[in-house]
Amino acid sequence: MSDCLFCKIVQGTIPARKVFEDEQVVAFHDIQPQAPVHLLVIPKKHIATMNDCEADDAALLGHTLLAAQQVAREAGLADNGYRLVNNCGKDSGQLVFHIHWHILGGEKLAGLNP
Ligand code: D5M
Repeated sequence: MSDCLFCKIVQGTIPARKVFEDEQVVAFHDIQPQAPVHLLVIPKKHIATMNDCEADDAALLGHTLLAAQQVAREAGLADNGYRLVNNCGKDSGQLVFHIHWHILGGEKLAGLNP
């Protein structure tokens, strides 16, 4: 999509600190880190949100999550763990409407439950 920020990162027209790339997926540092390690993993295909995924995307989504596992391992997060977050839609706070997973780690993260 021509006006999508993350499509532009995929195309290389906007710079990003990429840590992983293959034919289907790119991973890069988040520009506003919320943890000592904060990476984003995205499929190159433009899908706006989780709500827009279709059955045909199953293999791509699985591949993206396995890429996230590899990226997290290579970032040194495998032993202590990490959080993998997908925001979907306005109530979640999704800002960039190209599906992505945040990899957050490098410290003990606050629990999701009070
Ligand atoms: O999160 C979208 C995330 O994308 C947010 O943490 C900032 C990050 N972001 C925005 N622009 C850039 C660029 N240019 N490079 C790297 N990271 C970026 P969301 O889940 O949509 O709220």
